[in-house]
Amino acid sequence: MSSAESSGEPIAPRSSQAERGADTRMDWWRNARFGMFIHWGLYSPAAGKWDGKEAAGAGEWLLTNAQVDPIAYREALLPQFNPVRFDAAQWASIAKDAGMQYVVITTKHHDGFCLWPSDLTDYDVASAPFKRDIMKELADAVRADGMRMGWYHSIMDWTHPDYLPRRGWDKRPTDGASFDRYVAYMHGQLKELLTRYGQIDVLWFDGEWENTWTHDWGKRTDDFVRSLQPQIIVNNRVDVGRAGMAGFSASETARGDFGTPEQTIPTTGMPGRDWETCMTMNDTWGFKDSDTNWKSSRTLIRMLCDIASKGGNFLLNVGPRGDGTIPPESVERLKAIGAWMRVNGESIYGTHASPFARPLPWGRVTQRAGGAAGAGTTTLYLHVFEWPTDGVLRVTGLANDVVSASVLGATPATAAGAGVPPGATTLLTTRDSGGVAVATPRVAPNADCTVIKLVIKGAPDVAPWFIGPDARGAVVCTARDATTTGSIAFEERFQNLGFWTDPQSTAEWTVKVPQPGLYALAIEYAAEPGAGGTVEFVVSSTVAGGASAATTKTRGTLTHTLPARASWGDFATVELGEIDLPGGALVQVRARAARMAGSAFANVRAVTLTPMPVVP
Ligand code: H79
Repeated sequence: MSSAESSGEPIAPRSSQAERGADTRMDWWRNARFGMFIHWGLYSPAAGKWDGKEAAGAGEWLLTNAQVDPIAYREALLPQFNPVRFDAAQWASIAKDAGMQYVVITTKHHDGFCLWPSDLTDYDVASAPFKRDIMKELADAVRADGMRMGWYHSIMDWTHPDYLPRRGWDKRPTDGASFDRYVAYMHGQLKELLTRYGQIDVLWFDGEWENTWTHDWGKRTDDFVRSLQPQIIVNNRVDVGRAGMAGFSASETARGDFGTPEQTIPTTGMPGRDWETCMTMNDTWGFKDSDTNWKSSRTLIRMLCDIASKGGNFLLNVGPRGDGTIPPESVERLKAIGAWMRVNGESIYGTHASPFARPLPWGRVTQRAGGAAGAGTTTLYLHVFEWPTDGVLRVTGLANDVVSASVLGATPATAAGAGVPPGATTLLTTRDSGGVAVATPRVAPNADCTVIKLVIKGAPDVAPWFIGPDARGAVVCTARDATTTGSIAFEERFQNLGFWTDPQSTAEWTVKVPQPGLYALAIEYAAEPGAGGTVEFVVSSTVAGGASAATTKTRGTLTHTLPARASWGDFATVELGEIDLPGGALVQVRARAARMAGSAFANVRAVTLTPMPVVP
């Protein structure tokens, strides 16, 4: 194992400036996997209250949540910004000890307050009692600890007189306001942020969804940022067309290096796409003392494993208090994650998404090719959430020969159990037609998540994942089981596929039935008035192509008009026609919106293939 792969170590040295699109530019970010998000500003001392009254919603949204006049907000809160206990080195060491490899802080959030001394506004830290250049102190401390520095920057600005549209309660006249001038101001501020603080590694835009921001502004801003810092990594919120909180861009031509799921984790891996889930530990980004709905350390550790197993990064938020300290509840959780990472970081840093298309019943998997385990091997890291009670962990569908198996960080005591020789740290494995079975200790060495390191010969040879018939012979393809492209994503709300806003995006299911036959294809969907359209299904199967590789054969297409329904939650099932399924072969059922009546197509909950009665 190289030092960069070992737990808790800083990542590889900064790469030289690479061309946009060149993979090396993204290397450090893909390896890092885990970063700290910091939301800090005037709302922090307010702690969720305006005029002594608690405001509902996230702390950093105080101005909007309490419908405060922007001038009154500024006059009340700017004099209060004096975080005398702020210690950049301490923040950096909290992030570092948690195993985080980069830090992204709000240079300016939606309220418009600037945490660095800006020449272009008085609404900044230099005009507050505190005066210090927080951005410089933090960037220096973060780099001193071997981490990377990123800026969050809000496009939406509730206070700047040229930003449009105005909040409904904001009585300042819009006459004379110029959005072009606002963008010039924002670019001037970005220039300060990207020329005064050395190499900035990430620019994390937000607040891009109001109608004044356009694809053209996105392109120009992206080009401008890259002209100042060619190696920088920019999120997809620089451009328009983000598909809700699921966070992927609807268009292939949208700018941005990575998708930004917010408070949500995709249901599957996303081959070929870079993404980062940002998440709070409680329910607010900016500090709010009434919010005590903390996720447990166990939940956060498992989220990190889940995200890594799907090939994403985890940007975990802290909301420091008005005095400059990170809440103890957050520090405690970061310490627990750090303790886990010191033992298990090897299974997270620099690993790739699971070779299994879907999570295994007991947990998650990441992988690393070659490395210290030797050329021609692959290391699978089995993240076990549900420890086996029968002493056997089944890795179903894995056909490779096993080189070795061990518990990460194991001592002879933790490895003891059925099938484990006394004093050994290796685990016994067996392989049969069903896959690999690992003999496990009776008690989970780590109740939050134990990692079993399984070294196999060659690249992973995993049985393809498919949906088989249920007891009635019907093949039920749920939204959760879909493999999606483009903007389409699973939504918890109605357990549906949503954000179906782009005709290029697809949802696909792989199915297999034992016997050939005719199946009726039905779709369960909802669409609000004005939406709906024409769905096109292409059914194809993979057939062995003689001596050459397998080829795909189209088995038929079905198109059908789906009329709008009463709402996005008003589901109905419609039968579209019949398809002929081969027996014993993998069949791909792919849906696309051939025509969209409105700006979005439909919420799709399931596609069902029901066997037709055999006519005698
Ligand atoms: O900074 C934190 C939050 O204050 C900020 N983003 C994180 C990182 C945030 N701003 N707004 N929200 C979170 C929720 C806003 C959701 C909506 Fe929309 C805006 C719903 C409709 C417009 C985003 C854009 C989701 C759909 C379209």
